[in-house]
Amino acid sequence: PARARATTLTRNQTAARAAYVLAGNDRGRLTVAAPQLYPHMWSWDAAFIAIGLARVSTGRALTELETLLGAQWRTGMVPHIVFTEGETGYEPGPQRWACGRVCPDAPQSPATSGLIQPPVHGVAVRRILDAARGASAAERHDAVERIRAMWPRLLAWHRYLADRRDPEGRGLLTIYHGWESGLDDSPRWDAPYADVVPAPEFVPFRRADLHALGALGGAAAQRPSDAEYVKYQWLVEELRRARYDDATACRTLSFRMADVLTSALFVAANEELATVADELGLPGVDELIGYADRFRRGVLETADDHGFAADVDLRTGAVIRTPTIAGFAPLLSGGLDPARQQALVETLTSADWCGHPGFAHALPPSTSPSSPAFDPVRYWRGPQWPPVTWLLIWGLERSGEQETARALREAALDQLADGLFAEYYHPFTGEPLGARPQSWTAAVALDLLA
Ligand code: 9WN
Repeated sequence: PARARATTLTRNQTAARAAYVLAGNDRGRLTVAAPQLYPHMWSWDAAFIAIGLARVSTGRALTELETLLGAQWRTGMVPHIVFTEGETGYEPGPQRWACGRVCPDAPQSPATSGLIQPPVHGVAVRRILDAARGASAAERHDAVERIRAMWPRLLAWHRYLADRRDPEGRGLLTIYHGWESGLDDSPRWDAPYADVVPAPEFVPFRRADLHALGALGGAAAQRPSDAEYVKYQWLVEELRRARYDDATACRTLSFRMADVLTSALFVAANEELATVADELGLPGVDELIGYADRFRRGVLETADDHGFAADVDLRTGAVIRTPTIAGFAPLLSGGLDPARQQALVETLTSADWCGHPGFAHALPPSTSPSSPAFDPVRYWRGPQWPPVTWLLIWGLERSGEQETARALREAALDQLADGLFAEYYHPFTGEPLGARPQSWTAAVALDLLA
């Protein structure tokens, strides 16, 4: 496809348009992930949205997290979707999940999904508290009080993850569905999905995503395939049959992976929350640091000689070392020895990743272009995703890799200057792909520009 760079906005124009997009997707107490394709609240999207909103209003940013945590399950689980009442344009919708009906731990209202997503919320809380420092005394006071009020829920979320999603204490979080990783159709899940086989009587329901994206053209090539979608639906069915009970799920599900990227993000979120607890005199500092240490060890144990990390199939014991963006997890967890950290940063900037000479912007692709599974337009199989770019910039800065972080930040700002805030981008042509405008893309633009 031809290069589709219609406009190049100035940085001020980009920031103004990003704020406008977030305002347009604001439904009062939540921001929809994308108006047509995702007319509900998504868990890790909400965290990124809060990070962006913190640059505009710490109060509104906190509202986003309060809405999400308001849908928390009795177990402490924070659901991956909080459904907007009356919106029927997304499948699987609340009837299909039936969480409130089959599981006593799920809230009756609002309706939610029965999965998790990467726990980046602690990072958002830290950023909101930092942003409040520069705000008026009244805004800062309000922010501190509201963080105190949500603290028990944040701790319960982390406890749920540490206890129920790592029952054996290996320092890696278990996921029950590719959707839980946030990187749904990443080639890292291809091998485990081979074992996800719907029962013969299972009747797949109609996909709503292709219809929602239809007007933009090329939707079928940019979304997961039908074959993958049937498996996604079947896993929801398996979970519903397990009544969303973690102990049952661990015994019965046909997909159970130790997700190294989610685990690394958990390390970072624990560290960030520990600093918040320390600063505000809140309980749980040692507990949070304990989780960070345990999961950092878990992440680093999977890393090879170049620091590249791997997932583990908990059903078979197989180590999955597919060249996807998740391999860079140690840049988010921290803790690599200097030699391996340098090797990992060199890999990231090499021609196999950001430094591919054909790329429109030197940014991390979701899958390495040198992998046979690479597809430049299909979802998590190749395109560049702005929130993942944001995470790597942030992780590089925390790891002391300022120069690489700066280069990525500049490239990200160039990409976002099209003002379209697409869900993801074609690495070679720079074309916008997927939904647009996508809230988390606008949110990370706002933060990077601040
Ligand atoms: C399923 C909302 C979400 C993101 C995920 C992204 C996509 C949903 C879908 O959209 O997933 O959860 O329907 O494809 O993969 O990371 O949170 O933006």
